[in-house]
Amino acid sequence: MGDAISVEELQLAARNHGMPLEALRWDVTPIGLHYLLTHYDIPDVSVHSWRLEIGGLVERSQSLSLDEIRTRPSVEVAVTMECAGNGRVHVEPHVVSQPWLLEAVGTARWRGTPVAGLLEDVGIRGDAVEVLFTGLDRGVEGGEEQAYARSLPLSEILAGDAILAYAVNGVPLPPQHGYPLRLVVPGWYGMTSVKWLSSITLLSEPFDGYQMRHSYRTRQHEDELGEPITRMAPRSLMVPPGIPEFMSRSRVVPAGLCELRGRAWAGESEIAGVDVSTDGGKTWQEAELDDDALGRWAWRAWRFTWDADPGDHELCCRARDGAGNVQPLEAPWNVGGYMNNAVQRVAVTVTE
Ligand SMILES: Nc1nc2c(c(=O)[nH]1)N[C@H]1C(S)=C(S)[C@@H](COP(=O)(O)O)O[C@H]1N2
Ligand SMILES: [Mo]
Repeated sequence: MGDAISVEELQLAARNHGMPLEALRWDVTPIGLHYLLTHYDIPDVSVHSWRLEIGGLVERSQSLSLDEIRTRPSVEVAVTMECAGNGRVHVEPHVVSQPWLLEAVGTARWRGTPVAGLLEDVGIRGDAVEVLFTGLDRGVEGGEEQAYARSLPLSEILAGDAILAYAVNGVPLPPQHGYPLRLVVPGWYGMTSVKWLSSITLLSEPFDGYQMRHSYRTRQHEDELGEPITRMAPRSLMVPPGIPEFMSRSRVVPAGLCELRGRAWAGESEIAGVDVSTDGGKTWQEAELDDDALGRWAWRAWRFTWDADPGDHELCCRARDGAGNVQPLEAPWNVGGYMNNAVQRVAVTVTE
């Protein structure tokens, strides 16, 4: 792990909490345990005056109330969402930003109306290629005052399963998760799913706002453009077995059979398998995958029975997806500390 974190990083960490890894035991994360990432402040929204403005290259601009959006066709989809900065604390050299360990993930049942259908209803002009989603929250980042805003190619929206969500796990969105309406883009890293949505604008070229042009790109040097971050690389996490030691959070497990359980997800292609190592990544054995009861866009549960011998052990798990991507043993480095999907390592002491 990197150097000590600063007070500035602690300020971010105290606002933006992760999902305790024992919460991997739930198929759907209880909403208060879902991770949280907010760049600026949670905005103060009155649902009476709130409107979603749909404009730009559309046939009929719209200004919709929440009730109007709620009367549209709706779907509920279980989505595993992960921050692109998950794993950042484990990259070397240290990157200063929200100091995630491995817990910037959660799975929720989001209910809302498909974005593609809404855009088709308002009429997409022939010269539209990009869809910009703008939030109500404002801040200064990289010296630029801005509203949080991200875009996606129109083709992604039309072919994909993105929704405008007004409910999560059966209740209206809580303030911190984007009340009254947010975008949810299954399979993509969390930065794509704009909260507190205020407008959708169709554009004739890709949007180059701060969160597209500067943030959320993998760069080896501050002054290069780098590659945009899109879909989630495969990752598997296990429920830490046994009980924790208070300060180190290393685990204490009694000798004998120990069932390891975890979850794995990937945004580009489905999970193909999960392997477990009980010797720090030297040797691997295949875990058993549960069925995909939650659907394509949510994590897959897995299990593995470990015959634990007394002594110190390092447990690891790694996911593979159908496109041949496998989690690396070493953390990849880039300027933002993004997309570090190196295998999880859990120190365990097995007692007699
Ligand atoms: N408007 C707005 N949307 C946002 C953000 C934000 O700061 N403002 N953070 C993004 C990032 S980086 C992530 S990882 C996810 C987190 O969603 P959650 O807080 O509901 O878990 O929201 C995304 N959408
Ligand atoms: Mo994020």
